[in-house]
Amino acid sequence: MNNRKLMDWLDRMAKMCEPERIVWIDGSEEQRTELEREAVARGEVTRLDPGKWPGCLYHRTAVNDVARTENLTFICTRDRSDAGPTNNWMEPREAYRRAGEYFRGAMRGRTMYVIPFSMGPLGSPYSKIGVELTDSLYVVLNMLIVTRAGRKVLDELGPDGEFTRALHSVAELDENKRLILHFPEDNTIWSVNSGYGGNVLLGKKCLSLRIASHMGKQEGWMAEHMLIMGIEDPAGNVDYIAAAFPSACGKTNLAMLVPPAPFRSRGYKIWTVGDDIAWLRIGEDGRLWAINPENGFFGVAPGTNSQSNPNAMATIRSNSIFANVLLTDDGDIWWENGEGPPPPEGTSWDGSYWKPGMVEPDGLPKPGAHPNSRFTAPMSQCPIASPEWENPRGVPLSAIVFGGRCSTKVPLVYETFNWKHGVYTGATMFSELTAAQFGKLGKVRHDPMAMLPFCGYNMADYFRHWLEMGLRIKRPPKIFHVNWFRKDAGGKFIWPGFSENLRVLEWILRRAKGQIGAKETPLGMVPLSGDLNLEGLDLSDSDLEQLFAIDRELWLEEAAEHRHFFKRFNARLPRELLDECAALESRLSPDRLRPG
Ligand code: GTP
Ligand code: SPV
Ligand code: MN
Repeated sequence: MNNRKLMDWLDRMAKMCEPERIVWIDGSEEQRTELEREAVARGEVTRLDPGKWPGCLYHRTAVNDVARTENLTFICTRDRSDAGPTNNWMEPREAYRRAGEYFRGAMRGRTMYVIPFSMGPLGSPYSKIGVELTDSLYVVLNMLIVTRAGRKVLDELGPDGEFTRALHSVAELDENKRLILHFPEDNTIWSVNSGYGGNVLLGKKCLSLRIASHMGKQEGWMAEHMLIMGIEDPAGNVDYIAAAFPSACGKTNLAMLVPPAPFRSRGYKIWTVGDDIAWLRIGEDGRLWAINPENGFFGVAPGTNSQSNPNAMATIRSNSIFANVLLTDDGDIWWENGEGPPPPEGTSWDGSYWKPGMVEPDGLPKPGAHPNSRFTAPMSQCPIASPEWENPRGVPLSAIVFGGRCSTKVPLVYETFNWKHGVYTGATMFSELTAAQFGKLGKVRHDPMAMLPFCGYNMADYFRHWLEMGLRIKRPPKIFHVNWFRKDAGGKFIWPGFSENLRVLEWILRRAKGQIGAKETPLGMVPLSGDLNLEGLDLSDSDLEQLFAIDRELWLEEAAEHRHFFKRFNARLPRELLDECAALESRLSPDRLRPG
């Protein structure tokens, strides 16, 4: 290895962590097999029944370490205001000092693995290289799936190449010493005392969103928490969309959608490009192009079954890693709303004995799998992986879709009036909390562009960046908002969701291509009667009415809430967003005199 910066850094980190030995991950199948064997021997992972789950592994993280810990995640910029009011901030020297104490000697008696990885296809001008140092084999085995890792990345890096320095140690897994630190100004990530997915697979949220969003701001592109999918119509044209939904709000499911019967029979097809992260750049043709920087999926297990997501089930059948699901003695796994009935007994996500019907002290059913239990699976195993998914140029976007979980007031779909209004709509997104974050389930929070936990700099500057990108994109995608989660008075989802969401995407694409009209509402443009294809759906007129109802009083309160949220950014907030807020208020109360 002849990259000086890499060797110097590795040397310093090894002096600090004091590993017993250092092993370079070369990306070969022989080494992977050997490391897998070692991980099994040490009990770090369990091999699943090779008949049922060929090549699959099982892993359990610590009970206090089963989701990203946003409260322990920091953006460490010299100037506090550069992290902004929505991020935790720590002064960089203080952050290095504090975490340095936890890293000191943390790898004694352990191996430090050096993982060179590429986010994005190797050799694409849009890809970014990182090197993760970790003492966890679970991390190594996962990184080999979700990134392109190994010696070929070093060849690509060359003697002078730049890379993100990513250091991780499980250390003592002490949650009081857990820190997930980002130093965008140093292109560095330090993560200590965690072993859970998004906290430790440092190429994913840490590099590809937090660090990359900061790079994108400097370099004129965008890193977003978005799926990317192609929708092929019966004539064989493929249009691409990117969609930002908060964690556990349906990106994986939408990206792998199976067309509902009336669409399937007409020849509609879906192509998965990515399910979690999109890097967006302006192409020479003036359109916005998207690449998926990842090489695999890290998806939510519960709810995944061959009815809800057959493509995911096919993807995870082999060579996958399952974390925090239910394990049986004979090497099978299960999760709530998974495949078939639960096994008669097993070991639940927290390591305790489990059988169906057990209840928690609070009287609720005791789950076998943690609600945020996950699978890691290679993108190449997805039966509907787009032929374009590794295209170094990416795919051109016809539409951007925002969405969240709202049981009460957000319509099924609406189109924003223009880019600026689209940015406002993304900036004021909110969603009910899920198990993917620590926090009270169901609590509503603002989650601009689904990036609240992932924006690596001041979110006011991020909004500005979106607005400025809009001025530079000559043929911008249209921006839409969707909500699959509206509930009726009885608490039932009104919209059937999943496959049926294609009906909404079809309308979105017809609008994006200017093929049909739409009806104006205060929030945006909604389908004209008959334009949303509901053929074969059991949806009453009153259901449909409820799905699109806009309660002006509730929305005036919501607009006031937007102003309240925006106040946090003070003068740094782009004026345009306040103008959009005023415009929304006046559309909601046309009779009211406009202020000023
Ligand atoms: P992250 O990987 O955390 O970023 O999440 P994601 O956005 O990829 O979420 P995912 O697709 O895994 O969705 C998880 C949850 O959303 C599961 O509980 C699904 O059952 C539910 N879900 C997905 N699509 C729909 C839908 O159309 N309607 C309803 N009601 N639920 C859905
Ligand atoms: C999310 O929480 O949005 C995820 C899982 O995609 S993690 O990689 O853990 O962040
Ligand atoms: Mn995600």
